[in-house]
Amino acid sequence: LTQRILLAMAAAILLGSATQQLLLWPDIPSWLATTLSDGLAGGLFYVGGEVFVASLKVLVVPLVFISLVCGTCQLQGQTSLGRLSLKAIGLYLLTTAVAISIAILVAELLQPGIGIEMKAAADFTAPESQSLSQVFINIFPNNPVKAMAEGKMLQVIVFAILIGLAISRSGVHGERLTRHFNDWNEIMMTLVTLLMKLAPYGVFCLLFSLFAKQGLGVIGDLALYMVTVLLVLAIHALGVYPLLLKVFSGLDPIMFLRKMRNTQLFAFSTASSSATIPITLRTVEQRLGVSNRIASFTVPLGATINMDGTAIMQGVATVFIAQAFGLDLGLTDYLLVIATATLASVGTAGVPGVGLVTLAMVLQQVGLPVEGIALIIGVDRILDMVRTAVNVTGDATVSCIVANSENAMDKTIFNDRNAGPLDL
Ligand code: DAS
Repeated sequence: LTQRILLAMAAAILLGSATQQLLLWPDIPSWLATTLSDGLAGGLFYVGGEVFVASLKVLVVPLVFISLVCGTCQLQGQTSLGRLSLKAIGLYLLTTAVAISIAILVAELLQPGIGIEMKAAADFTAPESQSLSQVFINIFPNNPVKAMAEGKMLQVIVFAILIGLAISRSGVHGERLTRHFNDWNEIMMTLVTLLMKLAPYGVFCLLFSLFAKQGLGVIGDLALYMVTVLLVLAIHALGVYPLLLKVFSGLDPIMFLRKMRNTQLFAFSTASSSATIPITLRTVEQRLGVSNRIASFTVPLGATINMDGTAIMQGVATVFIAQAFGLDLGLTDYLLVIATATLASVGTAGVPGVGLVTLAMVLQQVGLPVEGIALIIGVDRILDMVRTAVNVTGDATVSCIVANSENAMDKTIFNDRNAGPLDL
C-alpha cells in the first residue's frame, strides 16, 4: 500500500501539471479543454477527492468516541485517570507551544512574506472562526448528540471520558458494556482498514485536481512560505521529538522514527490524524511496546487535542500574512498567537483542512486580515499532508513518554530491530 500511495502521488502531480499546461495551450480544441477541466479536474477527480475526504470525516466522531470510551473504562482499574490525563494533556500542550514558538522564530528569520504584494481574492470568504472564550465554553457538552452532530470534538471527548468512567464503576453492567464497546472498536478499526485501500485513489484525485488547476507554478509563488513551514516541521519531528524521547525516557529516537514510517505515510496520505488513530494505535502498541490501557487513551486524545504540525503552519502563516500586509506584530501579539493556536488545535477533530479553519481564529485574535488565508490556501493541501504526519508523530511520542513514566512500556518490543514499521 505504501508504494501505491507514493506512486499515486507522483502520477497525480505529473498528470495534473501536464493537464494544466495543456489547458494553457492557445490552440487546444474546446471539447478537449472542457473534458479536461470540467470533466476530469473539476468533475470526476474533484468528486472522487471530496468523497474520500468525506469518508474520513464520517469516521471521526464514532472512532474517537468509541476508542476513548474503551480507553477510559480500562484505565480506571490500574492507573488513576487524573494523573495520566494531566501528564498527557500537559505534554501535548507543551509540545504544541514549543512547536509554534519555533515556527514564529524561524519565520521572523526567513521573512517569507516580505515582498509579497497581497492580492486578496475578491471572492474569498473567511471560514467562520471561534473566539478564545468560546473555545473554553465549548469544552463541556450540554447535548452530547448535538455535539456529535456538529463535530464538537472536545465535547465528544469529555462525554466519552464520563461514559468510560461510569462504565468502569458499574460492576456487571459495566463489564457487559465494556465488551460491546470493545467489539465496536474492532468494527471501527476494520472500517478504517477498508478505507485504507481507497487512500491511493483518494490521494490521486485530490492532488490531480489541485495541480490541474494551480499547476506547479503555485509552488513557485509561495516557495519560501512552504520551505519555512516544511523546515520547522522537520526541526520539530526530527529534533524536538527525538530530544524529548531521549531526555524523558532514554528511548532510541532512530528506532522510533523507523517504526513510525508507515504510520506517518498513512497520516500523510489521508491528511487526517483521526482516520490514522487505528494505525497509530497498532504501531504504538505492537511496534513501540506501549501498553493498550495507556495507548487507547493517549492516542485518540492526541489525535484530537494535539496538533503540533498544525500549530507550526499557523505560526508561520501568521508571520507571513503580517509581513505580506506590512503589519508589525509585537511580543504580546506573538504570545497571544501562541496561546490561541495552542488552544485552537485542542478543540478540532483531526480531519483534512481543519488547520486552515482555526487559522482564521488565530488571525482574528491578533487583528490580522483573515483574507490573507486566500494567499496560502492554494498550497495548503500539500502542507496539510505533511503536518498531519507530524501531528501523529507527536501523539506517538507523548504516548511513549507517558507509558514509560507509568512503567507501562515493554522496551523489548520497542528495541526489537526485526520488527520494522507496521505493514499497512
Ligand atoms: N489535517 C489535520 C489533522 O488531521 C491537521 C490540519 O488540518 O492542520 O491533523
